[in-house]
Amino acid sequence: MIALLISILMLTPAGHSGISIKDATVGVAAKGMSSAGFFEIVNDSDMPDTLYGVKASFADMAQLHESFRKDGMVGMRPVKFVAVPAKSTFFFKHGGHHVMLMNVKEDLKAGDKVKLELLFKRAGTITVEATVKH
Ligand SMILES: [Cu+2]
Repeated sequence: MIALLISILMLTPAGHSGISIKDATVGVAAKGMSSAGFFEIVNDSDMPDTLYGVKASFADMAQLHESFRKDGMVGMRPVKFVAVPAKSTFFFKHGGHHVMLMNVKEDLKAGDKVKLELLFKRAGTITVEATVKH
């Protein structure tokens, strides 16, 4: 009975929020350069959630960014949050939303693994292991 209770308690945090992160990647970059992170946010729950921040210990600064086009120009800018509706998937992808990683502290080489912490209003902090890719 006690063992069952403990296993339920241990299982709760992962399955409860309904938020999972898939295919997390970070671009190759030399020390001191910037990089970008991409992933899919899958919300399997009946409630919306909001991604409002990101942390990356391997970079001086990490921000949520979006890309935009205006008058034939392509740019990017920080966003304060990203809403993820119930039962939906939100894509961070090239040419769209991304995690901007300024001034990486070490060389990021293809195949390396780095950790991103994603801060959600409901789900809390979700740490994902991202694979460095070209
Ligand atoms: Cu950016």
